[in-house]
Amino acid sequence: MARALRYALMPAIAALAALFMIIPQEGAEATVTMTGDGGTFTFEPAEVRLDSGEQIAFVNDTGTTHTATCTARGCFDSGDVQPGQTKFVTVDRAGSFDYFCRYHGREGMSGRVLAGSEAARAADSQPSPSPSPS
Ligand SMILES: [Cu+2]
Repeated sequence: MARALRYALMPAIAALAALFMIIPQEGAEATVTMTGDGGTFTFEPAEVRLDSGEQIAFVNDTGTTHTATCTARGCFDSGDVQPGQTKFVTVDRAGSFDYFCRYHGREGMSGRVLAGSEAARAADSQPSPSPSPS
């Protein structure tokens, strides 16, 4: 009986988990999803803009461990983000920061953070990117 109940609840639990994947993570100004099971791993979106001192949540939506590791000295490093896990990093200064996954960076798993004045400059110089058809 208990087992039957557990199986009955599974779709509900899965739906709930999926919901938490797409809503912004509490306390974070930006959410970046690590995605791409079965293809090329990517950070989604590949570029985020925020103020310095704000947090980014990295959500691992794959079955593989990833990192979000900034290439600049003294910049952020999420460390290992296990499948299904979320890790938060704080971008504590203004600038343009490229980051990559330690395990899949060579395959193109990389992203960029524009923080503070850099984000403002980017917003001024170009229209915000429209969603590309997939
Ligand atoms: Cu990776």
